[in-house]
Amino acid sequence: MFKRRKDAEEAMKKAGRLPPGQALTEKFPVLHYGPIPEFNAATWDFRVWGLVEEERRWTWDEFQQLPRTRVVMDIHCVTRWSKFDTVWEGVSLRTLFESGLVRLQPEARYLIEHAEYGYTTNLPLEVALQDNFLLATHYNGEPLTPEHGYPLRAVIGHIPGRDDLQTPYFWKGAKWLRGLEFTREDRPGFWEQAGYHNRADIWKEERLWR
Ligand SMILES: Nc1nc2c(c(=O)[nH]1)N[C@H]1C(S)=C(S)[C@@H](COP(=O)(O)O)O[C@H]1N2
Ligand SMILES: [Mo]
Repeated sequence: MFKRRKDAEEAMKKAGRLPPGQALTEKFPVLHYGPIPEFNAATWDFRVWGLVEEERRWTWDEFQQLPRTRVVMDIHCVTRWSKFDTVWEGVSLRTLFESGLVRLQPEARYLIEHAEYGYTTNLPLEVALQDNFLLATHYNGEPLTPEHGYPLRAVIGHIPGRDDLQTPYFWKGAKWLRGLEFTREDRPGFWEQAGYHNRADIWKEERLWR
C-alpha cells in the first residue's frame, strides 16, 4: 500500500505534476474552519453582485439549469497533500460571462467568493476566468458530500499540461459557496488574512505571506 502510493508519487514527480514540497494522497482529506452548514433547497440562493451590470440571484432549482462543464484537475492543498486526476462538474465562471448570464463592469478586477458563515477567499479575475476554476456541484460523478462543500463549492487546481494557467493552492476554492462579488480592489479572504499567501502559486510554494 505504502509502496504503491510512493510509486504513484514518483510517477507524478517524473511527469512534472508534483509541485515542490507536496506529497501524493489517495485519500480526500477534509479541511475547513468551523462547522458544516445545513443545506435547505427551499431557502438556498446564489448571488452575484458588485461590479456587474445587473445583480443576479438564483435559487437552487435555477442554479441546476445553468450550462455545465466538466474539468479534470490535480488539487494541491497548502498542508502538503496533492490529489491527482480529480473530476469535477459544475458551472464555469467564464461560461456565465460568455453566455451573457453575468455581465461585468469594465472596472472589475477581482473575484471575492462568499461562503456560508462569512468565509471568503479572493482571486484575480483573470485566474477565476481560467479553465481550472469551477463552481462545482459534483465530484467524481457524485454530488459533493457535506464535508467537501455540498451543494456547491469553488474548485481551483492544475490541469495537466496546461502550464499556461496559474494555479493557486486549493484553499482558494470556497466550500458551501453562496455568492460571487466582483471588485476593483483586492480584498484578502479568511485564510489570506490569517497569514496565507495572497497569490498562493503552487509551483513557487507561496504558502505563507512572509
Ligand atoms: N467555506 C470554507 N471553504 C473552505 C475552507 C473553509 O474553512 N471554509 N477551507 C479551505 C481550505 S484551507 C482547504 S485546504 C480546502 C479543503 O477542501 P476539502 O475539505 O474538500 O479537502 O477548502 C477550502 N475551502
Ligand atoms: Mo487548507
